[in-house]
Amino acid sequence: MSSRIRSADVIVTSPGRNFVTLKVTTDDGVVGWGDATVNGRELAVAAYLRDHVAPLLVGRDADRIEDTWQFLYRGAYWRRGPITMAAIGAVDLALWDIRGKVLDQPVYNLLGGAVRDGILSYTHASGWTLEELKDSVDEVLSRGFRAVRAQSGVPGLDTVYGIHRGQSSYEPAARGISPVEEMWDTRAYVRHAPRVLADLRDHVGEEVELLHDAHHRLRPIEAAQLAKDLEPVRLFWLEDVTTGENQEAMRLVRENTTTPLALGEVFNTIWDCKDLITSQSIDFIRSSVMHAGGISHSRRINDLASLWQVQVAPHGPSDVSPITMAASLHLDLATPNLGIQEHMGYPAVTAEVFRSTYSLADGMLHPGDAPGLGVEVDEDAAARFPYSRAYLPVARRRDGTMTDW
Ligand code: EZ4
Ligand code: CO
Repeated sequence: MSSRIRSADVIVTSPGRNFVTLKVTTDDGVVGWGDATVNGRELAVAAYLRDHVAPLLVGRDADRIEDTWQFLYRGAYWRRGPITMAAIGAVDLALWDIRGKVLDQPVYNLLGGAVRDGILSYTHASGWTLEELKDSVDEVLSRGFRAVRAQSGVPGLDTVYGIHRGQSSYEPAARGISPVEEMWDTRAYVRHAPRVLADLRDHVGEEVELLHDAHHRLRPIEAAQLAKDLEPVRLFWLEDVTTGENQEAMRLVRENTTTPLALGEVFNTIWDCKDLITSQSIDFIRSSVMHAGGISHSRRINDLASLWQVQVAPHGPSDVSPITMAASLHLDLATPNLGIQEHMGYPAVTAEVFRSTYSLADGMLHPGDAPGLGVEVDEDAAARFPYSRAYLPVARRRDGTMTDW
């Protein structure tokens, strides 16, 4: 029994923030949903799907998920890159969703079944001052989380990525026609962060897992210094301590510290991950399931990582839609070398469009047992939230130069 793809449509909607959604419908009327959101470049991937992918899907066999993946990846000639891979990822998610619905099974059961009862997750806490950060962490712990990412302000700066003064929740992308320009001072940050995190460790005790994200902002030796200074804090991980482009830099960091290292949220293929994994320069690989070409490709990354005892820790910010979050949970549940799943959370209004059935209780996630991925999209609701431009901030140093990370 096979079914053909009848149509593939792109929906751009903005319930709380911008999302790009792919709707694939079969001849039998089964609908599969994919997410193709690339933060700040949403319309590029929407056009890629609408103009160059959707016409190729019509008439294809919806059951042939791997073959369609290979067709879109190898057939494009221009392989890799965030736009291409998000588009392929969206198709892949939609086809797994259809497959689960046709077989009346949650997707994790098509991936070999659960290897754990639930998925350890962390969410974000932030505060400009140490006291505000402690309050934010306490609030996260009161919701049952046992792992929390902690970010604070930096003395002498007016803004810091990931923190909104006086608020514990935040959205990194700001609405507007161009990015907000922030000032950044690495020296001030690497002086301040170890003190803040050491005080926070004293506050929470030794059993809470603390994570910290440096957002790619340090040069190699600064990254090594920070990781070394943070050793007494016993972080669960230090994330994106330098960029993912010059991967040799991570060797220098690695050789100088025992702080566990995580990287890879902007990676989009196994090729981006390969050298860091096989050189054992990182402990956690962080690509999101959709940005790395969907379930079909991400599970290859997961298996490569397992050979080198690297754990999988998928990116789960607000800028991947609940469809990607659900797909990530299905794969997580069936992946032996899962470390932890990020769950940043969504603005309340996002749930008006994305009706998800996955659960989060006491910091543990579960994809649920609905057939497919378990997320349905309300298209009437989506139409009520038109796209508007929003961008991540950019940063300059004190003398006005663009940062070189
Ligand atoms: O900056 O998703 O670990 N999570 C993060 C996020 C990313 C945004 C970028 O689109 O670092 O907040
Ligand atoms: Co990050």
